[in-house]
Amino acid sequence: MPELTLIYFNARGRAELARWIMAYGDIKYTDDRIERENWPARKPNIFTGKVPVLMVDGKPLPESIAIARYLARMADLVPQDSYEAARVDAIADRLNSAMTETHGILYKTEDEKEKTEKFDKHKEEVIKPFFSQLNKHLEGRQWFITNKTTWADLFIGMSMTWLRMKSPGILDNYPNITALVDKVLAIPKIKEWNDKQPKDLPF
Ligand SMILES: N[C@@H](CCC(=O)N[C@@H](CS)C(=O)NCC(=O)O)C(=O)O
Repeated sequence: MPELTLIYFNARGRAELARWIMAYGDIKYTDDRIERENWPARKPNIFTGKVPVLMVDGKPLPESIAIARYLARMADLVPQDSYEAARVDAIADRLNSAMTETHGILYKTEDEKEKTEKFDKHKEEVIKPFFSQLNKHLEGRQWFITNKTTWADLFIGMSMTWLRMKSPGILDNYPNITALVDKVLAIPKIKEWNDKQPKDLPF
């Protein structure tokens, strides 16, 4: 097992999926959490100037999704079948792009009226079609890929937990997504990880 250090801010953000995967797989690592005031001094020494970065035996791995996929292999959260593994990649890409857009609207729009308008439009045009399809896909399935937990489930659980905090009721019409999220949150290792996080830790 390589020596791993996950570098990110003292927040959940784009590092939290990696942390959930490592909690699930009992993967040992150093959780290097940078306080905001120390970021200007650290940034020039970070590979891409962006975090998260996973240091693997001293070598940098950037990009949250690449990091998640790499760790998911170690945690046995990637399907053996290539098509199923690619389906997991596809949902991760779609979720990442929808959540990045959501994040941009909620955190980078200053004017409250404009934020509400943009978010309503985003819900109509991006969230609703996406969630309807995902909800339908999950019908009769135990997990995103039928009967085996994969990192797609953890990503869905983690993103939707954040989204539900920001927009309570957003999953009201999607019972299969809600059931999956609740199931992920009840996985003992994930529950244990979440229970020990400070209540005021930014998402
Ligand atoms: N595509 C990258 C985005 C990385 C990114 O934008 N990281 C932000 C934090 S979420 C960052 O490093 N911000 C500080 C900066 O740009 O100085 C990923 O998914 O890892």
